[in-house]
Amino acid sequence: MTLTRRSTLAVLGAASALTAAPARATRTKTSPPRLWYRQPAKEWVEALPVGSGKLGAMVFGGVASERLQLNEDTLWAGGPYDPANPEALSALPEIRRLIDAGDYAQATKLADARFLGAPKRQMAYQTIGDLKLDFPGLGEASGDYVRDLDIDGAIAATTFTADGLRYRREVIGSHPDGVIAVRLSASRKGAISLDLSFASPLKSKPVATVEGGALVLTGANESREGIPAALTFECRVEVQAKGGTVTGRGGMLSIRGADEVVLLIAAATSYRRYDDVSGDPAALNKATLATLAGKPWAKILADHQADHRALFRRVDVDFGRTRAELQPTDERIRQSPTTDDPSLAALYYQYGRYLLIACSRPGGQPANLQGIWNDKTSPPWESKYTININTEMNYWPAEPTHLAPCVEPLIALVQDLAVTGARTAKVMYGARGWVAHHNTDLWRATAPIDGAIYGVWPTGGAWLCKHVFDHYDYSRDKAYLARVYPLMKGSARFFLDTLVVDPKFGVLVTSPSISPENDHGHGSSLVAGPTMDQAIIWDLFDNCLKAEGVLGADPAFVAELTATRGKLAPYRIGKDGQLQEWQEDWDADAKEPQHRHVSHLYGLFPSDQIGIDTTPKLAAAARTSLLKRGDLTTGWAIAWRLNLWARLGDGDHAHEVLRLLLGPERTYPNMFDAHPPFQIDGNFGGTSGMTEMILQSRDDRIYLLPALPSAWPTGHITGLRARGAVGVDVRWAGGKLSEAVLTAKADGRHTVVHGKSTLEIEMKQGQSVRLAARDGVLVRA
Ligand code: FUC
Repeated sequence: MTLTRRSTLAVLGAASALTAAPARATRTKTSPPRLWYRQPAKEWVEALPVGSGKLGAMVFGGVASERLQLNEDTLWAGGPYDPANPEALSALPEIRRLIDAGDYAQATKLADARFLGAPKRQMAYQTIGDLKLDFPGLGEASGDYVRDLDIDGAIAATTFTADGLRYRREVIGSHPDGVIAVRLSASRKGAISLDLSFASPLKSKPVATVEGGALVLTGANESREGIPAALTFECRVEVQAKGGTVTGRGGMLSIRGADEVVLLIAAATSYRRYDDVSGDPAALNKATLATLAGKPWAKILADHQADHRALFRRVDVDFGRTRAELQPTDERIRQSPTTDDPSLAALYYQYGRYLLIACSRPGGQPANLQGIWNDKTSPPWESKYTININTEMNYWPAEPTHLAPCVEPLIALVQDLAVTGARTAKVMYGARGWVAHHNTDLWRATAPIDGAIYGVWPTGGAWLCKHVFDHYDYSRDKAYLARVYPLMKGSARFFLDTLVVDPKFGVLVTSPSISPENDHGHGSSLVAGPTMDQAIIWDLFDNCLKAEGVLGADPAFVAELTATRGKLAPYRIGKDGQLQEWQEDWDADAKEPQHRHVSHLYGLFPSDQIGIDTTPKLAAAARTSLLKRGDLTTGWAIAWRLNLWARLGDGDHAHEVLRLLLGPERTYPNMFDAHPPFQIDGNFGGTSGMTEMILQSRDDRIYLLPALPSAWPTGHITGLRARGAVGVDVRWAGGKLSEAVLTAKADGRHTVVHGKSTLEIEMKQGQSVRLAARDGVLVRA
């Protein structure tokens, strides 16, 4: 949805044909890609997010008083800690014995007592608080109030008329300059007056002071679960005012009669690494701001937009247009269950990409449950990294939608986990390699937490390793693979040491484990060899074997992997024709038949072990399971179903699922996904699912329009990526493929599939091939 001059004109043409509203109003209010509103945000989930990767701000757009809720991605509770529980190792044989004996309840009791980490919960991501901008004397806005978030320009703006003057306030999160920057302007000189102050909910009571032309908030994080607070932080706001006066008093800066004001907001903590909190936040902020001395707003904005667009504009999306898009964004969401609004889906698609660019950049932390945006000191699920689905889902769209640089923080996280998880593997399992369970946090905790029925799941780290490998698979960068392969190898080693023989089935399984959070109806969720674990381990082993093939092999390791792989439990189809979630045919016994997690379907998506064409029987079983689970569930779980229905090749069903995701029950007015509460995974899973409807890259093949819904007869997505380092543009019209352009970023052979037609192509690096469909048959155009 990048607005080229041509498409802008096309939008205007379409819009003016659709509405009686004046063309100018149409131009400012309806041109995608933007979120826009006629009133300020009252609730946090109405405010608009900007981010620099490390810093986040939620912009409320108030007239007399503006609130910028601020985040820095390393401000978490607690400090370095090691939760590995030494009691676990001696309890492990008995837990396994109880599981083998079918006494799951007793096994759970024992695991709760002796197999959880200490503490039993992890640390929470915390807000800095709010920067408050109070505008004395400014009355209410007149009727022309608009606030918007232009996701192509990555800028939030509030514009209105008050007391006869036109005001414009702009907020950006600049990755190149490392700041949140704000510009306040008005139609008359000398009209900008405001008081700047901080408000923070942190119990550590941060203190605001004035240092020259800067307002500085200094404080500490909070302790939690007995882990002492170890971080200090600083947020420093530098004021650049043209004209007028700037005076400071107590914890407030007052600006009076300025022509224009720019605020540069830097923030940092003393966090350097999960085991090092010796950073100097004040020095970091001063250095950040010193590099911006004398840099005008126009240049800060231009650098920021060039940086953002270099990623954002790689992909262009159009699913069609209707008059519904003329409405403000909150109205569109409200009306979406009963309205045909394909460009709302396209906006959601690109918003997912916008959010990932804004919250996950090299050098920063990966996107947590809320990306980077959180107004609480104790947010839901601590807003941490839940790696039994949520963190992975955050990164599903990254490689296919051409945002590979955004994956770097996730890989860095795995690098840390391979160290902390080695301790957990050794202490709790007596194993080599490394393990991470269902959650981790800033301090890279890897032990089981919360309770055995949630936390005793040893495959979190292994699932993350799929992303480590995928980063190679989409780029074919061998030097990168050589760097990260030890992470995958370490994860595989853990399973080589800990898989056990299931006495009933004679296969190798994980034990103890769970099928994430699903009670199998036999006394617990604790079990041996849940289907998901087997599937994740297959992928891990297969990706290790592929890496060995590329990098030159360690024959002993290859032999061990190959032998062990052959003994893993196979997929099983149960009595109702479903894909079994467990070794036993227990799906009908499960306590919650419509459970949100669909862990056993991992093989269908995100993995490619199951495909409608490659393994039709398993795919049919997965379909049966999915139908039983139903579609209406939490936000992220709807998003997972969207991806799965796309993989099942059912575009119309996928579109119905997407409608659930985009409706007001699961999408807040600011388009944040509602679990509820807000959880950003659904946003990213939504972008991924729509991609899967248009392009699938699985099983060494490129599928064009595998699940195109009838609701999107004409459209395109350009700039996508497929495995094997291939760029893909797809265009369709009248429900049929009109053109696909494949561009090779590396030499290779590719199998392209469209419907029943298959075409083999060979490309050299840099070469493009144009394909079309004639009577449904793929041909070179
Ligand atoms: C998993 C899910 C919940 C929630 C939490 C953060 O435990 O089962 O629904 O998303 O992660």
